[in-house]
Amino acid sequence: MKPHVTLVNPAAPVGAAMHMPFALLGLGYLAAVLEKNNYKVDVIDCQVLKLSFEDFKSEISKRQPDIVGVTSSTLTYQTALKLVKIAKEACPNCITLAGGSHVTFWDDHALEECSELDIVIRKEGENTMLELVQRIEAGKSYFDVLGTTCRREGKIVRNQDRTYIEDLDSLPFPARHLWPMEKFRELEDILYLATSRGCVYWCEFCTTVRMHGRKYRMRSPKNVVDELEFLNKTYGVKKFTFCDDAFTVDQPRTEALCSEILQRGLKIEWNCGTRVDMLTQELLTKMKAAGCVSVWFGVESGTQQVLDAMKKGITPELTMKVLGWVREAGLMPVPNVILGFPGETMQSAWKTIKFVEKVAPDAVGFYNVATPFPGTPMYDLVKEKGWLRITDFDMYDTTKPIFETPQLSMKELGKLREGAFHHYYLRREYFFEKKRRFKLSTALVVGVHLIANIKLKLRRS
Ligand code: B12
Ligand code: SF4
Repeated sequence: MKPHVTLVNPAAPVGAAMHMPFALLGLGYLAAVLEKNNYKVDVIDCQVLKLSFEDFKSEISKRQPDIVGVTSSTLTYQTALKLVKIAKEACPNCITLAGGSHVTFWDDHALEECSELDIVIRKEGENTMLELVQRIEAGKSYFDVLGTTCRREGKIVRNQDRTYIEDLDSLPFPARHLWPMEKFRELEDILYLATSRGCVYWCEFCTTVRMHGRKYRMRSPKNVVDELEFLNKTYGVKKFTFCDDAFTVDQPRTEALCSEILQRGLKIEWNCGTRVDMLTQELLTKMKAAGCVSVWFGVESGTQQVLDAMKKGITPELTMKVLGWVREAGLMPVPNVILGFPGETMQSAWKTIKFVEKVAPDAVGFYNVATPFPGTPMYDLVKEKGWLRITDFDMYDTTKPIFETPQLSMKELGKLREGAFHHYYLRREYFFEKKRRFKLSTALVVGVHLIANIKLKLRRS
């Protein structure tokens, strides 16, 4: 009989800073590939359904799947393990799998920490999962499937990596129909899609490139716009986010994608993220014409010293120039910043905060604190130097300090991040900006930040 597979997205830990939930593309692709091969698949998304552990237990008991696959980031890892235990309790004969950006680099630990977990699928999951399910269906041994880590005769065995999927167009669109899409739309009327995998850079803090490879694999413009059109027709949605890490690595492809949107007359709005060294003014103009409204960038730091330590491969001067082009093109630049990377000092962090306000005066920066995710050189460095202070992964939401260096304590870093937000709202330029001045809402925002900033300064003294 064909096995029944249930895929699970754990909820984020209580109190963690989180983005709005949406139908996860990773699980969506896995489900679509299994469905294409005629397997029965369903999804339990504990995040959007706000399921407690008890709720999950009753949900999984009702379904009685043969295989349960749980995804997780570092933030949701511990919750994921609890769900694996519950699934095994509720369906003792099921085979449990875990995949995603945390267990890929924590595979042996995950199997040691959770005896109810049978197999870890590392890196890109579609072909590995399919082969595993096919072997289970055929009653064959599945302990040597490429891309997995499992237990064999009491030992943890890491099988070799699987090669990446070269032709991304061969993948079906993510199986969003397995999610309660109306629930997401109540929260925000926007859909997410990914047009590429991997990256050509190798930044010290980044998990993605180590997950999806140091090579840029892309879908064709036709295939991407087919998905946009499908989503527009099926869900009536007009706003989209491309969650590629670097949307414009291949500029001719981005241009062709914009031409395809224009040619088909799709009236949509979208945003994307990329690197400052991968854009031209011409491309930005084309992107604007095709419906782009904002572009987020990994600005990361305003100092060359920290950018070099990160191996980011950009300069503050280039960031300044390109974000200027973005604004000239009528698009909104959204800066992502990492405060507290090893080597950061109070001075360099404040230089960054002021730099960000200069290059993107209309957008409050996404101030993340440097978070050492397993699998990255930053994690290895922080461990090796003995700087790691927080090992509870429930805290790894990129807003909470996790380690300290001789140059910057965790307390200082926490206050820096808080101070960065106050600084943004307490600027003259914010208060007196044409569309904001003399408005009660502006006065309220400024008032709240003023009080919070005074409190912060009192705590500091
Ligand atoms: C979109 C996105 C989000 C979305 C959705 C999150 C999600 N879990 O998909 C939102 C905005 C909610 C989000 C939030 C966060 N994110 Co985010 N996000 C991304 C981003 C840009 C794309 C994810 C994606 O769709 N990829 C495309 C799909 C196809 O790949 P995939 O998700 O890796 O899935 C494949 C494999 O991992 C595997 N797989 C995954 N799950 C499973 C499960 C099973 C059973 C199996 C067999 C296989 C398998 O197979 C999938 C198909 O090939 C990635 C970077 C990236 N490019 O991956 C960061 C990334 C996943 N996010 C990251 C971070 C840090 C966060 C936050 C902590 C930040 C925050 N505070 O908001 C939170 C944590 C969210 C959470 N609940 O886990 C880090 C994770 C690092 C880590 N070790 O945890 C990443 C890798 C970015 C980075 N540069 O390092 N994020
Ligand atoms: S450019 Fe972005 S996706 Fe590429 S390695 Fe650096 S942080 Fe990761």
